[in-house]
Amino acid sequence: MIRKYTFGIPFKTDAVVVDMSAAPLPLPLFNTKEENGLTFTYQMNPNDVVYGLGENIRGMNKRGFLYNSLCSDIPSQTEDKTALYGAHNFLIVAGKKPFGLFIDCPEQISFDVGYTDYNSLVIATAAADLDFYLLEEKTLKEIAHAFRVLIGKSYIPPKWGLGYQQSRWGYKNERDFYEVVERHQEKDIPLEAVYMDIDYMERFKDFTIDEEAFPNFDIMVADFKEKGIKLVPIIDAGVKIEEGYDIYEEGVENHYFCTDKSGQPFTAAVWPGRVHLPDVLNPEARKWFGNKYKFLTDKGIEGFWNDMNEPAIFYTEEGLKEAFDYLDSIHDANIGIYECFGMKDAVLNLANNPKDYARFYHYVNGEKIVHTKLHNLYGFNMTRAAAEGFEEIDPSKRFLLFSRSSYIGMHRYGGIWTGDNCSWWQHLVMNIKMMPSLNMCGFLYSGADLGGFGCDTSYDLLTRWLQFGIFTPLMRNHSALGTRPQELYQFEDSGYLRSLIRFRYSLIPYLYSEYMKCALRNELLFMPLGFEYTGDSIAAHTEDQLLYGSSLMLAPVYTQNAFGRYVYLPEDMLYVKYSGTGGRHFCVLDKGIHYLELTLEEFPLFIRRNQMLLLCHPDNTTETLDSSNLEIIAFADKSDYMSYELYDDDGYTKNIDLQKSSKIVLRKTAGKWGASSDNPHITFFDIHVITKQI
Ligand code: MIG
Repeated sequence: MIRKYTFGIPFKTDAVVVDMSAAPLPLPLFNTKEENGLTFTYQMNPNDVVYGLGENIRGMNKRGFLYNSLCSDIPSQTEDKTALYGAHNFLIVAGKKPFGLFIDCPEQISFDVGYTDYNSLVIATAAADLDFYLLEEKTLKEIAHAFRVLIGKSYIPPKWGLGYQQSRWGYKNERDFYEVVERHQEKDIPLEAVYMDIDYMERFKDFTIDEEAFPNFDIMVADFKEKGIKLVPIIDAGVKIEEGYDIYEEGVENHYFCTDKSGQPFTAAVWPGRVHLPDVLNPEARKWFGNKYKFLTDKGIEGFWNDMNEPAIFYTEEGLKEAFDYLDSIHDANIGIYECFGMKDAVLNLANNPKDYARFYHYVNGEKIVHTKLHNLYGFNMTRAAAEGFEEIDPSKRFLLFSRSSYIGMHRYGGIWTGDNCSWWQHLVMNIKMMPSLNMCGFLYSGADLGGFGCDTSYDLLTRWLQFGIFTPLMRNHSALGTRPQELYQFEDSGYLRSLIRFRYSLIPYLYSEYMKCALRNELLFMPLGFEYTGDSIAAHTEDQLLYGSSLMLAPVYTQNAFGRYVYLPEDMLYVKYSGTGGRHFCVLDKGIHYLELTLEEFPLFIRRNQMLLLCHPDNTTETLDSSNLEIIAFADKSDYMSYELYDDDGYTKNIDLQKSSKIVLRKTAGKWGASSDNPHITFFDIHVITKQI
């Protein structure tokens, strides 16, 4: 049962798609206090596990730390941070009587999940106007499902969005892009898309192309497309202030930019230098900005990533002035050590300064609203602008779209990548633990920068990261300017890495099928063990293993120089050990704890009882992949029959219907297993049904 409790007059965020009337206050379960916003306190039991908060740092169980819902440009995702790029105010408290909660409010919120007092969950909101949704269902799975029904169906990418994608900040001209494609081809590494970071633009101006660096842009797009490879350009939030630049001029003329106190377009500075910020909260401005993507779709572009939309601000005029005033004030003084630190802070605090977010305004339905009140909705609405634009550009087609900043509700319009991680083992761990929380908040199309964005990667880290990344819907290798190049061909030993990407392509029939079922039925693709194996206290506290779709469990290796890892099996499972360039070993493991020996070039996969995994022959792009000729690996546990619902479609139109699923059946007759399907187009090239030897 879902109940909504309304405090004050909340802003309509469009996070929720179900209209429901408010239940009478007081809010049950929580102690509510009103004082500079609202404070909600809940008494937890020592063993309660708290899931949720979507894109955030630390573990799957959020207990013991303080988190902030405040979309932030975080160039260094260290453990002391309290917020990342998204604001995902959804929690599940898994105690005796589990419940979920969602706070729909675009202003900053802090979640003290047993940080100040281990047994107190204290949620403090800056605003006094909000909707508090309380979700009470019997199981964690049902709570997660009910929430997803409440917020509406997740974004569905084109199927090519599941292919392997290569990105790097620093590709700056046609030569660079051709080189990336050619070198993948030379080594026969599958490749679906290459990303264009900010350098493709003319001086970082949105919806422009640097014609000197890209004299034949349209030809390049077409050339790559012929090879089944897409180019995916970045769009930044800030629009450069420059006379004669159409986007700037139209925006000023039509009052489409956020304004300062006096009503003039607000000026901030980001990559292009001085910019104005499109007021994407204003429906007219949003429509205008969204239609600008046509400049690139007309050139054959079919996917985008929206960046810097927290929005990130490097500095403002006011901020600069304050910093210089301070520096001037101590210029000739005989400064002490605190002034010296103050001097440093004055400069460091120029970027993403909270004061600047209070200096600009949005126009929404004739009302002028200060940005801080709507802050967490900016990235959401920039991405919504694009999605609504695509709807006009070509309503029948799926575009690839994901964003850095987000709020719940945006998951209906696009996916997210998890921003600027580093080439650290700890960030591989964070990637693993974050996936289920992202799914709970509707973000199914998501993934981290594989190999790590900042800092220099290493062959072993990239290898282990790819061994996990082959399962994330967004599978993109991305790295920052100046770091060690990490395209797979940069490594002498790229043959093994290639085999991982090829495995990903074999997995696409299963991944696509599971993705679509989860998106359309509001389920989790990545699920914590505790959601399935209720009452199993080890499962409830296992954070480094994930259920993956209906058939699989993942147990990635995430430590350097590991010789293997421990794994906990909540029930008997079929262990598939992938080794080297294609070797496989099957073995049924009993419920319990096991140590798996795994060299760097080995990774484990588990198939659940009476479930099957479907694989196809790999290929170099999704376009050429034959996803109807399949291999089956199944674990038959005391059963002579099992079935799998396989969904597939053309992968690019919106002609999506789960009724089109095929039923795959494995049946044992006269001691022999055979596979069949109600879809005559599906054939099987190999069947392995493994049973437990007793
Ligand atoms: O201030 O466009 O998260 O993926 O490569 C950095 C350059 C701006 C941040 C993004 C990153 C991207 C980078 N951008």
